[in-house]
Amino acid sequence: MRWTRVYLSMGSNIGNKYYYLLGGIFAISQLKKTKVTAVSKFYSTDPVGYLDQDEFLNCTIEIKTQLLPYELLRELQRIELKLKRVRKFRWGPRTLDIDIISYGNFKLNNKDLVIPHPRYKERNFVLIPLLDVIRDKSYISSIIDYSDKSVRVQKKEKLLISSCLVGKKTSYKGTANYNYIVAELLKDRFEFIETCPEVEGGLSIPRLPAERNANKVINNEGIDVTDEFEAGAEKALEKALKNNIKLALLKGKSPSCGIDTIYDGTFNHNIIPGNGITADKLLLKGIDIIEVNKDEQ
Ligand code: PH2
Ligand code: MG
Ligand code: MG
Repeated sequence: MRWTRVYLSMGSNIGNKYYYLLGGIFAISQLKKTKVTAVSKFYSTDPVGYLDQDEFLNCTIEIKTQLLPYELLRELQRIELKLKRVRKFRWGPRTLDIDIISYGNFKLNNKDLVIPHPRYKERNFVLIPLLDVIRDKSYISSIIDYSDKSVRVQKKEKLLISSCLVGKKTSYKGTANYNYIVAELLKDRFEFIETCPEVEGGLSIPRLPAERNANKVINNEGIDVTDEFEAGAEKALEKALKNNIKLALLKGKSPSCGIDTIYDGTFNHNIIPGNGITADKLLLKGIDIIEVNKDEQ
């Protein structure tokens, strides 16, 4: 199967808009036979169509996929639903909208799917971000209305990031948990505030594996390291509040950083519902968290 280059437009205008757009991007990166290869800058845009609604946050991404157009459409709709898209009426407010702008050179004109997107050439909130990521810029730049002030590039938003994800060797094994989207595609789009709560709490690199067990954290030699985990979580929280952080990208399953699922405390690779110690503290302050994992080799 060949890989097809696809451009997607994403938009959100309810709640934590960065959470929905980045949550969508990481969910897309986890689809089978699909890779995210470029992410545009982020733009605040005046609503087009139905005007009495909040500003949108828009971006465009490039992916390479082996999914067929309808397979991709179905997966994108599933991701929209998972991220609680509320769609009351056409062109009205939504938490996350993901539209297929183009799919290679493929053309399709069906009732439920038109490729390329039928209105993208009239929409500067699609064209301007598209110019950040598209390979051949000449056609798109020739049709952009540069006098339009309704699409404004955002100043770089601060994100709290697990430092292992950007390649720092802070994991308990003394290795990194390098993630390409974080370390390469988002690095220039955001201001990263890095943290490794376990190291900041005074633990060494490397260190013994530890797992959360109710409100304690115990390492695999039975030593209670709750105090260090609590101290590290306080430091991470302090950093987040000082920087007015709204969104964190944190390493999944970690006893500090895990969100929604963690290991069960038996060191048998059992996953249970729950959050890490730092994640819990951030959530209590209303900071949203997206789980990010190491790239598979
Ligand atoms: N999406 C719409 C309708 N109007 N306006 C802006 N600025 N950004 C959007 O993403 C958008 C819109 C329908 O999907
Ligand atoms: Mg749309
Ligand atoms: Mg749509």
